Amino acid sequence: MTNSSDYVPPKVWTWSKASGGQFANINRPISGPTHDKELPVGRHPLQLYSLATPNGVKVTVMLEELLALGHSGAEYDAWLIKIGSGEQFGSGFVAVNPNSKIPALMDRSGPTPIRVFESGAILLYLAEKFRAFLPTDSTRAECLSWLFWQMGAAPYLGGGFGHFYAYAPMKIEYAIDRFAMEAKRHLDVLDKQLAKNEYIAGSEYTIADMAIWPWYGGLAKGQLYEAGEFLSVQEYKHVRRWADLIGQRPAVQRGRMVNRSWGELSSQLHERHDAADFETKTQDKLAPGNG
Ligand SMILES: N[C@@H](CCC(=O)N[C@@H](CS)C(=O)NCC(=O)O)C(=O)O
Repeated sequence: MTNSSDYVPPKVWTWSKASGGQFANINRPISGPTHDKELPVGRHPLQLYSLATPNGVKVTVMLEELLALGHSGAEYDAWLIKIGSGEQFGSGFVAVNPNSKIPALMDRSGPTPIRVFESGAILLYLAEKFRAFLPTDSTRAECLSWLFWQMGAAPYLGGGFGHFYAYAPMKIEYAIDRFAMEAKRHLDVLDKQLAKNEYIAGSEYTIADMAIWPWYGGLAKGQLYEAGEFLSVQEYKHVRRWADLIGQRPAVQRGRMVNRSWGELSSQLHERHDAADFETKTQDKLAPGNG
């Protein structure tokens, strides 16, 4: 690869497989399946195909919150999609999400299965289906504004800051500066909002909190990209107060464990098919090779 300062783009870009960097093996400039593979279907109305990245956690938190509220129609099977092994390019997964990214949801509760992809769309779909965590009064607009803010902002944090600070094969000062500035600006936007409000959209816990917490809650607590010191995250005291508040919710603690395949074995529930799985099927409780 050419040193970034010497690089002159060619007239026509072509795909170089040797681009390097973490995740380079799953990046390609075309969409669609690479292999035939049907997705498994469990017994519950909702089938989730995901991984416990921040985008995945948004949805498992929402499902666990709905179940905690008593919505039995939100019972779900959560299947692990190993994106590092290219499982998002199987034909069955692509049929649920043509964009080949987790999370993807199939609602099989009605006569015709309904597919939903994009974490923000899934949160909104579930909130409308169960009439929960989306205010019906004047704060609805505020909640939707922050939900869509997150969907627009996170790629600058993950694909921008996270990529160039943590994953790129070389440290490029220009890129790191540009996206560190933007990540800090996002934290400041949130800090000002949370100085005046208990939750993101006001006094109520909503899908806006569920969307923002896995990204910016993690960042403010120094749990993302090992960038806590670099971004001086202790400055954002209102975001940190809110991150702790959300993190203490039992449904959030369960949601974080679902489809998690790294970290403490007791925090990894690779697949979730039953509420009891949290007690009996985490990786520390399963025999090796059984998960
Ligand atoms: N905007 C999408 C982003 C989803 C996304 O980027 N998912 C990542 C994991 S966090 C993924 O599946 N990556 C696999 C790939 O890029 O091939 C959403 O919010 O659902």
